[in-house]
This record gives sequence, C-alpha cells and structure tokens, in this order.
Amino acid sequence: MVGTLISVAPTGAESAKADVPALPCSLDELVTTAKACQAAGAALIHVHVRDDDAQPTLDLGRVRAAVAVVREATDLIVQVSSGGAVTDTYEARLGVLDADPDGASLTCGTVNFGTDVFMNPWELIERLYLAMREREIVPEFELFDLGHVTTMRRLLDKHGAPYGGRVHADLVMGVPGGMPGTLPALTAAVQALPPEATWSATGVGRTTIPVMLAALAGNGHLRVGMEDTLTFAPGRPVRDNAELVERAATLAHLAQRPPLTPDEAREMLGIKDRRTGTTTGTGAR
Ligand code: KMH
Ligand code: ZN
Repeated sequence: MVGTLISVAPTGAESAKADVPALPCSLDELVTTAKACQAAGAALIHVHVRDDDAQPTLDLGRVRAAVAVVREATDLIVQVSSGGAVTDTYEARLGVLDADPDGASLTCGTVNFGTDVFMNPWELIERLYLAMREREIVPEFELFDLGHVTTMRRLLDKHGAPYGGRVHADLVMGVPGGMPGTLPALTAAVQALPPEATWSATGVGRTTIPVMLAALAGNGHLRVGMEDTLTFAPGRPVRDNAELVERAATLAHLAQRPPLTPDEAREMLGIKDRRTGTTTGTGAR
C-alpha cells in the first residue's frame, strides 16, 4: 500500500455544540467542513447528523439530506454512522442505511462508553451487515476492543465478504471502556485481523497523536476529526476539522505514504461510485 486513506469524523454524537462551537452541526457547516477536509487530504467522511437544535438525530430525511449535500459538494466517500448515539434504538440505526450512503460504520461488539454503554449485540451486528450488503453499502468494521476483532471474523466466516469484496476495519482506541490507545494494544488488534484486511486507527483525546504515529508505522490508515479529538495540543482547542486532516496529511507525506484521493480510496475499499453507478474494486459481488 503506497498511500494513506485519511478519513474524517467531523461531528460525532457526543459533544454539545454549546461546549464546542466549532463542531459542524448544520448542513451548511457540514458541507463547509467536508470541502475543507477534502482540500486538506481527506478521502472519506464519517457522518453523524444533528437536528435544528444541534442534537444528534437519525431522522431518515435529515440523514438523506446530509448524504446528498456532501455528495453534491465533494468527491468524498460518504459513510454514515450506524452507531448513532448510545440512546438510539436498533431500528433507527438500521434505518439510516436507507439514506443511500456509500459506506456505513458497523461496530462489532458492545463496549462501555464512559458512564454509558454502547450496545451492539450479535443479532444487531448480523442485521446491519446483511442490510448493508443488500443495499451495496460497504461496511467499515469499527473495533473498540480486541474481542471486536473476533466478532468481525466470526461475521465474515458465517456470512462471507461484504459488498465490494474488501474488508476494512477502523480501530477506535482510547475510549474509556475500550482498548487503550497504546502501541501494544494496536499491535495486538492488527495481528488479529485477517491478513487481507486493510485498517485505519484513531485515538480519542490525548491518544490521538501516538495512535496516528503507530498506525503510520504499521502501514495502517488514519481517521481524524472532532468526533474523536477536541484538543489540538495541550491547552489549545481544535480550530476546525481541516486542521486535523492537514496534520494527518503532513505526517502521511513525511511517512512517504501520501493521502489517497477519494477515487483511489474507492478502489481500495471496493466502494460503488454512486455518482456514476460503477464499482471500481475487483471484488464487487
Ligand atoms: N457515538 C458512538 C456511541 C459509529 O459511528 O459507528 C458510536 C459511534 C460509532 O460513533
Ligand atoms: Zn461515529
């Protein structure tokens, strides 16, 4: 792999707009962020939608609108979150798959999430996986803990390859309750992945930079964004998502694995190009 996929997760479901005014919540803010992040080197955007009061929502009309405006304004791969917020129902989480995204996140196990619990029982994981394949949506396996790798492999063994034929996992590290954002944890998770899988990693909070450096050193890809990181450096809040993408792109260039373009990333991930209706990956089914 010669390039680096940089994904941006600009919003998330956890931070309040009142606490973090720079968080993109409206459609206009989302589009502005998406354009700036593409210009800075991102190829994929992981979308959580907010309502008019900046509260997280899985309302299908709003998610559809968000997917459509980002697709119209950028070339980014549009991945919706099927994780939502810890308070969302399973049916609402399944419902976002009808918003015509290119990809969707798929968390492979329940995990403590600070004082909350992010529920992902096996039956929900299977339903999300099969619904994604039916809709030609490429999953990104979100792995918050080492056991989630086991569950991902069990899913692939039982149900076969995802749409597009590629397996891409994202290690979400440093969540209070999940695996720590450390080199030994990252190494253990990567070693447990199927050998053909590609992977990215993100470290929340102060694990952001060590995880990013470890991922580059391990031939992995990068996810950054204000869903995971609100502090750019000690005492210095993140100005906007683009500066997190810029920093990741600079490191990727230094590592001599420059950022992949959106079309190169589509090819790597086996994404159907909904702008043209074609799938460039060789493993499409
Ligand atoms: N907001 C978290 C509870 C995902 O997007 O798929 C879940 C999450 C994972 O962010
Ligand atoms: Zn998310």
